[in-house]
Amino acid sequence: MAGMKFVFGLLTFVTVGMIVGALFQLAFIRRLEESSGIPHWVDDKEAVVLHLGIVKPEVLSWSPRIILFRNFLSMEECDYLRAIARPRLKISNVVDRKTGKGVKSGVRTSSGMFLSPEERKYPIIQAIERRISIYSQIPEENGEHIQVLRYEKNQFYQPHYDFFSDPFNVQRGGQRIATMLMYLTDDVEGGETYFPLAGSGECTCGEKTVTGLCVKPIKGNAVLFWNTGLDGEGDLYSQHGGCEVVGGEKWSATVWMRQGSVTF
Ligand code: PD2
Ligand code: ZN
Repeated sequence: MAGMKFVFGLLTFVTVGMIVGALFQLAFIRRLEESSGIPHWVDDKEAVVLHLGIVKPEVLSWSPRIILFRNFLSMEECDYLRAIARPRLKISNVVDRKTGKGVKSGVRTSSGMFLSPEERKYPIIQAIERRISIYSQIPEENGEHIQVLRYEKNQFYQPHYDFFSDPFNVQRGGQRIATMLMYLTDDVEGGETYFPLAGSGECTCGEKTVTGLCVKPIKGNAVLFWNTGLDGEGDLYSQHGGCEVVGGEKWSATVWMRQGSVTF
């Protein structure tokens, strides 16, 4: 009888000990979570718009300045941009140096379209534009409309500069100082964004091995690069292109950002 009591007492002691230990562990994990700050953001609308805790910035190069943002857009945002763009795609233009007007050119073989002022008022577009402005530290009103681009097999955008070399386009809004390039599809071979003057590493551009830096078009990721240096002048190292698509379709979205407010 005494033996039974002893065993029962021991079992009760061990069980209560395990429960108390588990409660301590739970409290510890909760405190760890709270100290990381994430639970405080759950009901914070701005944190949701900015994808805080989801987006991961990584500096790829300081000269030229290139930052990769992993998980910048959600999968739904990528699909939404493609869906509204698809019916209105037209052959892409480049800026003519002499006239400042958009002209067709073999330099760029994609199709594209710009979102309309009306579409800029949609909450999903406003959230994307706000995120772009916060991560780039450039006011929303300095951003041109989002441009959605589609590259089919064998299409490309030859290396070029995004800053203007004509005197006409800078008159409204000033120079294009930075570009945010967002990738909207995954199922693509090739189609890397290529910076020939960013370092001396080797990378794959389309089917070629090249020198410089290549960024793979991964759905939801975005790359921010600066077309002007810290002195405000066009940065000759910022030259970049879209490599040939070898398989599948590449969709991307570009926002060119100006020195001043731009209203189209
Ligand atoms: O879509 C691209 O990969 C790309 C590459 C280079 C877009 C641009 N430039 C651009 O829109 O300026
Ligand atoms: Zn460009």
